[in-house]
Amino acid sequence: MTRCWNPEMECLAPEKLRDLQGRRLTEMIERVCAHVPYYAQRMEAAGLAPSDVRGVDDLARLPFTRKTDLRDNYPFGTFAVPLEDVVRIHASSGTTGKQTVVGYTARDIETWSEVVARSLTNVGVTKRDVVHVAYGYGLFTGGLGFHYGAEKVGATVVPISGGNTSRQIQLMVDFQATVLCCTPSYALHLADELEASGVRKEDLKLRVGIFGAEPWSEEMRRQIESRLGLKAYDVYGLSEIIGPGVSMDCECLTGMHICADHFLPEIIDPATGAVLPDGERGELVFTCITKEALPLVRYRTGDLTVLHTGTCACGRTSPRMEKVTGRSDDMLIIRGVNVFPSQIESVLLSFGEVDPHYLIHVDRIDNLDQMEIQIEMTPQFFSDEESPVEETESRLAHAIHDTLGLWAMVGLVEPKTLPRSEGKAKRVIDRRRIF
Ligand code: DLL
Repeated sequence: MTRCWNPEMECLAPEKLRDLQGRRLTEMIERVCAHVPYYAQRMEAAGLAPSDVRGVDDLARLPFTRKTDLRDNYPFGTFAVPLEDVVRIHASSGTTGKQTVVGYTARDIETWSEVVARSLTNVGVTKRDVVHVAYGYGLFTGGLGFHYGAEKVGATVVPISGGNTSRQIQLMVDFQATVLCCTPSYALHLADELEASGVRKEDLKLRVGIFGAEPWSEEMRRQIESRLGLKAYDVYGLSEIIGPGVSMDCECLTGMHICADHFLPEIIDPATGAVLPDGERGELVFTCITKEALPLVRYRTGDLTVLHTGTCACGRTSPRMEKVTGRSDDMLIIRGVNVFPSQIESVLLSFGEVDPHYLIHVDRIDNLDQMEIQIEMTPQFFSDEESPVEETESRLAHAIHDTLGLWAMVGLVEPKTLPRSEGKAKRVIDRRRIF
């Protein structure tokens, strides 16, 4: 018998799952059309009445929702319940003013804890474990998402959040943590610090690592496992859908099991929007069929992957997704923060001392992401010997930090020295070797 948190849902026969999804979808469409003017208008524009949606087969007729739709309805315009029923707000990092804001009712928090509890159980975490949660706590969904899920399993939670690596190592040793939850790049950074500080991996009791929030490779999995002495598993999620726990590896490593009784997955061709069959790579799309506060219809994640169906050796029947291998847009994930080059551009261009020619370099040094931005000075600023170059670089770096919450090295360069492109400008050089 496989160890499931909720065997009834996780091992449901495919036809029964489809029935359940259909019923939940129909009810959800009724609800969003009644309570979210944005969806009522989109459905009307598509010539659809809520009653036209009778089951999963009708999904492909529904309009997509994009991140920009949430931003256009900032902050609460896509919520399907009054604010008094919302008990928690999170937001996805990386934008000023218009963050992507997500809300949860008490039942949504319950659903979220349930899916994270399933994720933890997938890889053998139980109430006997000590779970060290080094994902950030706050508006980011990583910390609190794992916190509630691990508490639901009954494990002992250490809510350390991110940063202060030497203290993290000390507490992992002192509290005998058995499970580590953080980004995969931070896991490698922890391994570097561990080796530098002389603490042996045998002094740690870690046996399971749950790593996600950014892309990572099988090679990174092997490195993390050997350097930290644990089994490393991938966990996927996004704030808009619920946070971590949308899908998660099991011990068989045949792909991440999607909690498809809550999040209905599709793979589409990012260029045409056409639905692709299982086994083909494309953009992942989710419809939240049980969420109360923010039930999104066909939300385009931007993440590229492949879906597989069929019963896994672990006994679960849920659809599985392969590791995410890229994005259909230009979003970067730097130290776990979602960054669009356009956000950096708008900060840079608010400074009169520079011209709109810039290049963003992203590297991974000592397993930590580093960002360096080169930008051309205007000819006037460059030719004036009195121009305060260093002070301007520092002001630019602070403005970027205010916007993204990330520090970048900013270097002003001479006019007309950055490469020009004849076609689409190449703004980003990402030298991290993740795949
Ligand atoms: O990163 C939620 C999360 C927290 C997932 C902790 C896992 C662990 P956002 O900040 O909204 O939410 O960023 C979502 O991160 O669309 C993907 O591009 C990327 N992402 C998340 N998990 C993975 C993963 C959280 N396992 C965006 N592999 C998503 C690759 C991932 N990319």
